[in-house]
Amino acid sequence: MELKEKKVAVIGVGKTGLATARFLAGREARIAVTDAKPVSAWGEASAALDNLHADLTVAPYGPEILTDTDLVVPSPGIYPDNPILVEAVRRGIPVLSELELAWRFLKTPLVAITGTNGKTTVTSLIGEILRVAGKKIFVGGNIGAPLIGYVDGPQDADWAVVEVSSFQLQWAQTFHPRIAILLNVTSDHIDYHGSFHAYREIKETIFAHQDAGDLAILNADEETTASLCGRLAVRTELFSSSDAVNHGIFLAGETLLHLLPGGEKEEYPLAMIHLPGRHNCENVMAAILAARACGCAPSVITRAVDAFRGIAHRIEYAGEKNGILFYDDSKGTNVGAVMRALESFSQPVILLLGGRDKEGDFQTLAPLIRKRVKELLLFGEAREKINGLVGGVVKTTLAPTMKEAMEKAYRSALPGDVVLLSPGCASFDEFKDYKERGNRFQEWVRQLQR
Ligand code: UMA
Repeated sequence: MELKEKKVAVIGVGKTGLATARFLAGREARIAVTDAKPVSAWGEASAALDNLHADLTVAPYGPEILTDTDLVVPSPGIYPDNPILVEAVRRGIPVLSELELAWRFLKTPLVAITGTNGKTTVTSLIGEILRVAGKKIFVGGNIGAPLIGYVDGPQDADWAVVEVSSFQLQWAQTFHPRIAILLNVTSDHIDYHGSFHAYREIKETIFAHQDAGDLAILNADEETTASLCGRLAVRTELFSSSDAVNHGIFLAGETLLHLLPGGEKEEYPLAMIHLPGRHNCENVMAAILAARACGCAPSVITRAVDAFRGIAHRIEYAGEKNGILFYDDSKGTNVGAVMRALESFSQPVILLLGGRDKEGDFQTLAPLIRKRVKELLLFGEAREKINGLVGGVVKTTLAPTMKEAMEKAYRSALPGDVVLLSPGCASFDEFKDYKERGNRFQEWVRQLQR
């Protein structure tokens, strides 16, 4: 793909837009950048763009940017119905996600992980296993560092391990990972994709260009993902925490049993997993399949899993006060994640739910709330809406902010209870992002401890 002197419109000047502009500058493209925020609010992005010393202009935020344009690269957070993108499609101007653009220049074999929940854990764990195996790796994508940044460098890793979101797959026409994982698909980002059906279809495109030499890893316990097995033109391996599978790995008592294509068996002790919940057992199984396909030995995998303590803000232990345990699952921004978090505890849970709604189907939580939750604390913008859907299933209390919700939770908790922040919503009504929300929660827990 030749980019020299092509005019490329970069929409959004966050992490993705900046990394894309940097890459394009190195290829001597003519760059036009724009953002919904006024330039005065671009902060460090303005200086970073100036420092590129590229043929770069700042364009108005609207279809005017498309004049003369050869290619549009939207940031993941730009909705597909954004007027600039709608107009680009109407005019037949190619629109590529940063992931697709990076893929077209990538020289390193790629492991790509998607799914509604668990993808950050699985991406980190695969990275960890490969690192322990002595391989040079790039770990990035939706987890933090855009793939285009790696492609812009010497590309000297043995493997690129990339977390892929549905937003990044939205404009990815030829994306082709050597190993692709679909962990699960439950309701999320309906506001962006328009329907659950559209969201699921986009997730499944991760396999669309794989061929005979590749590997697809699928969740046998989820009907929609497992049903892909017979439909893909690629070797598939399954993971299951409930039943035996013919090709892949499953939970058998205190062991994870991997049946290899040749009929051989490999066993991993369940005790090597230190992350809570059945879903984490599934995450580990998916990572094992990928790591084996990357050539890591079972002994190395066991060692790396044993040393892995999970990722921040994902059912992370946040502290204890008067026998009450606090867990930070700020990264649980959809209903499926809340379910997984609730299923991880046998103690009575006081659940903090709320933030900015993404049209989550909270009513599906009702049976689990009845079973596991002692009290619901609803906060933030979405509190009234969630209250209308599941309020009253158990004792329910509303609070305008997360801090107030947390204080109320602490006041009504008894020794042995778990106070769980698993908000099932985006954080942007009160916080910069889920990390800030989780950090604040942990800070308040520490203040209680004094
Ligand atoms: N912007 C517009 N118009 C819009 C929306 C945003 O101009 O309609 C501008 C904003 O003003 C801002 C910029 O675009 O200046 C931000 O772009 P972005 O929201 O795409 O964010 P990036 O900083 O590029 O970060 C993105 C991912 N963000 C999203 O998908 C929303 C990050 O995932 C990812 O880590 C990063 O690329 C590197 O790949 C975050 C995320 O929330 C963690 N992901 C979602 C999730 O996990 O659920 C998918």
